[in-house]
Amino acid sequence: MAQEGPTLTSEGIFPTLKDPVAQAHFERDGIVVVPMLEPGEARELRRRILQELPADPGPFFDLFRNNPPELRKRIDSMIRGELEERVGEIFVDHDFWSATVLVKQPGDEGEIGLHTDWNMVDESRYRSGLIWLALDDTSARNGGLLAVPGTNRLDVPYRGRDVHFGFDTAPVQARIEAQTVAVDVSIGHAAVWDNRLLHGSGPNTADDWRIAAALGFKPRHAQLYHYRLMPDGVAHRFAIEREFFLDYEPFLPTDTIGGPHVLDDEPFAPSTWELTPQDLAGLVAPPSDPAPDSGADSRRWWRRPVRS
Ligand SMILES: O=C(O)CCC(=O)C(=O)O
Repeated sequence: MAQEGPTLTSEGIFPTLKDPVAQAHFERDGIVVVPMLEPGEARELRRRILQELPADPGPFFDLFRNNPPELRKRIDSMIRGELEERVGEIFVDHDFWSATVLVKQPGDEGEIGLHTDWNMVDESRYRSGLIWLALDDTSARNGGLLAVPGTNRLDVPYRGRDVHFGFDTAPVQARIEAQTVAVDVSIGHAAVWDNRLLHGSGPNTADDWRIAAALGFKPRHAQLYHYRLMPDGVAHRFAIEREFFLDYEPFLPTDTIGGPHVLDDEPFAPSTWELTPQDLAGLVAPPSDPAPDSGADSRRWWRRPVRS
């Protein structure tokens, strides 16, 4: 007898979160904040992560940028060990294409301009994204998250490393600036966002490092992909296994991508789309309608210049 899977969303997409209210927020805003660890558990994880990090990890540290594969593997396995089971309780059958830490030192240089994350799955059927677990109380003060709610619902073509990003005209940037919000996440809570969402984070004006642990998620049975514009001028879609990201350096130039964790390589026509301000109008959820469990005060409107 065929096994019944979970009910697909109204758009025919495999669902992300078990809780229907959180799922509805995720579909509408592209980001939702959920409780994940007790504050004491989060503080203990932070302590363990600090033991692994270099003394000076730079303004912004994650496992995609210039760090030794041994360190990546150690941190990857620590984060998976701590979080996968807990996350499994709130996600519909998913697995994790990356496990990382996102560390921001005090200062201006760790600011992350608004961006979308790459396509990791076939988005006509699935959603992929990031679980960003705050190991400090995070807000605009210490380099907390920024997001443009609803941009997950924009119909843009594939996204990837060096792939065209059609958000850059001045009228679109002005509209984005007006629609950017700060998403405050308290310690032990996780922001769960859709890779299609426009998001980033501001400077850390506090005295201490801001640390988050993160898992990249996708439905377990969905094929994992990496899109990249290669030096031949052609965008490629590489079908990959999750181990691919343990050695790959996406921010370094390369002529070829291969190895045991690359299953397929399909060329894609370069895309040249541009958003218009009208595309962004009407995407925003009312501020009086906060995400579940984030508390009415924990999402506030915060206007700020957008940097690419
Ligand atoms: O941790 C942060 O400050 C931002 C992380 C982010 O934007 C990302 O991982 O895509």
